[in-house]
Amino acid sequence: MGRVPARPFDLDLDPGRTALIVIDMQRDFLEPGGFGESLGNDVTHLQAIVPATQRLIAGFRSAGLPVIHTRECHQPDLSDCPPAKRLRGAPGLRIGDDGPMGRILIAGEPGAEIVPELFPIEGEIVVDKPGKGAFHATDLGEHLARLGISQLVFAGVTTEVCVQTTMREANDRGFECLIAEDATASYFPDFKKTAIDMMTAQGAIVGWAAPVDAILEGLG
Ligand code: TIU
Repeated sequence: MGRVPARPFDLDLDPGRTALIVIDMQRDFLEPGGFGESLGNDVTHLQAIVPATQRLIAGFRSAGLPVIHTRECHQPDLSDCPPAKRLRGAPGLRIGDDGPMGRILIAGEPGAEIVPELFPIEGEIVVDKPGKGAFHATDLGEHLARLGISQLVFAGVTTEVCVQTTMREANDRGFECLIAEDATASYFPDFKKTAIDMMTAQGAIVGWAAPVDAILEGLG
């Protein structure tokens, strides 16, 4: 058991029951020409967390702990993309449209891939998810049950959309959730801060927050 100095109070992590979930670090969110930019966002905020996320992944790998990656993407026939999601707003490109990295947010297209710096290694679980939350319409829960996991460390993008949604899903399923605050980002820095404040308020109502180095020291 390792103690992590966290907000709003220290969290004891049991390495034998802990996994890292890296949410949606895909080219479509981090690189120009993808889904994120088509929504009008500045993608540089997301690129900035790649080195810290690399460090966190490397720490879990060298400790022999599970690293699980997620990708927000849809089937080529869009059968798992509700029209209410595809037709929302007035983006430059909609899900399924042709873009510079292939069809936007479609499984198997270059844009839906995880950025090369954070690419999964042999044996790591990759969960493709049609929603913002990683438990909805996926087998993530079954993977975690099989691995005997009850504590989750979160990294990835975006803090207030897919990371927060997944942390809330996990919290309701009984997992203790810790977000790595320098390995998560939003297109809106204020939203990142507020999302983490909201989740850690009221005695860690959704979960805890700590920097990557504190998490790795706690696990070490
Ligand atoms: N992965 C994820 O957060 N998907 C989004 O669509 N996020 C936005 O902030 N748009």
